[in-house]
Amino acid sequence: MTQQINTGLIADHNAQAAARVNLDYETLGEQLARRGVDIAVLKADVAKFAVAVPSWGVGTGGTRFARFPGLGEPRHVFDKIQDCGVIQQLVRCTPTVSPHFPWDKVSDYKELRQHAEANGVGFDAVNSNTFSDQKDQPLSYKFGSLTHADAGVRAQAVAHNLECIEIGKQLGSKALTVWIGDGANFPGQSHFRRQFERYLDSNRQIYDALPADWRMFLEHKMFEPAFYATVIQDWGSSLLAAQTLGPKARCLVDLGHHAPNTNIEMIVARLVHAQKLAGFHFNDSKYGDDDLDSGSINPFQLFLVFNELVDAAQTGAAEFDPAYMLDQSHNVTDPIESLMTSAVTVQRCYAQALLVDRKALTAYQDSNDVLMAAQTLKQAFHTDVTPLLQKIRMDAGGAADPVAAYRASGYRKQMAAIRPASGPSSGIV
Ligand code: RM4
Ligand code: MN
Ligand code: MN
Repeated sequence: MTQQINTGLIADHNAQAAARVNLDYETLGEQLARRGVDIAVLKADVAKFAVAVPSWGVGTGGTRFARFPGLGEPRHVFDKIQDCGVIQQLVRCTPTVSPHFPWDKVSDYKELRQHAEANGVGFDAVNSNTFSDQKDQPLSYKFGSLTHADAGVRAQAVAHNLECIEIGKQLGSKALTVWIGDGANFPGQSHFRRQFERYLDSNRQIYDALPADWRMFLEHKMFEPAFYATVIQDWGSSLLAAQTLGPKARCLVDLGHHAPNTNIEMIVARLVHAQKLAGFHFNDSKYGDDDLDSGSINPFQLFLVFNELVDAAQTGAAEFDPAYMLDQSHNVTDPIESLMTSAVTVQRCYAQALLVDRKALTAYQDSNDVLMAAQTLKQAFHTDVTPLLQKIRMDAGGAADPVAAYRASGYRKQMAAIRPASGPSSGIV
């Protein structure tokens, strides 16, 4: 296996941190023991947690006004996979990459799969793209794709999704994520009901082509690129579509795709109830689809989402097997640093949610002790599990402090020497 970061460097870095981490871990263990929690049991559970990295997240993003490229940006999917390998090497909780097509299209998928294996990562859900036109594409998605008024455009969009399934099979994926930009910018532009019927009709064709052990993740988004109405604008439309299509179709929750202040954790609870929760695109936002680093704005919300997830797992909710993925855009940070930090933040929220005293919480809820119910959640949220996460990483060969080890390695500088600068451009992801 190719280890991009020198393993000796990681070992030295960890050796320097070991005494401090061990002491902090012991102290945390004592604290948790007083609360009836066995830190070793917690550690084994958290060590199993994994979140996928988006292939499109390792390049520098931008806004619709400008994009300011970073140094040593990946030139193609092979470079992207290499960067994802670096992330996994240092954090050890990102063993898979979610690819996006046609952005990540290659001529030889066997080679791509081998390259990923060599870099210590596998593949998660494949994403289709019918929200932008590609070079040499016969028909345009300017006025929609899967829901376009023209049957020919719809057929082209369906065919692209079928191709994504075929590629996914070769990469070892088990799910197709469908997010479309279809919608309207003006009242009257499109017929709401007919458009939704066309969505179902197109997706039926994609659904029917899914292998038996595959899932279809339907991703909703309130706005953008359509600013008046989006076809799958919220979890209501998404659930309706998933229920109409069948058991393999589920609803994917991208945290940034809601209006500010939306109670996302409650949406999660409803989707768990309906046995339709596909999984997540984690990120954070202040206004709308800002695609900021997970937990950078509202870590409590992320914790509350995990509170629902842990509760669902512990109560044995049916059909509960969510896929965890990051979906972020890094405009002003090194994408590798942001993705490492974000993965650890998501892992942290999972660990904190495991610390909720659920017996006490249920008792407080049932006796209407509102203050103590709220405090029970806060006690878990306020617990600093940093030494636990450090220990898990170090045991697995990752770094005590992934960003510090990454910076010390000089990886970005090395890449800047190999990968040519892309120059300023407009356009986002
Ligand atoms: C969308 C959505 C999709 C992602 C694209 C790049 O807003 O979040 O999941 O594939 O962005
Ligand atoms: Mn997304
Ligand atoms: Mn998005």
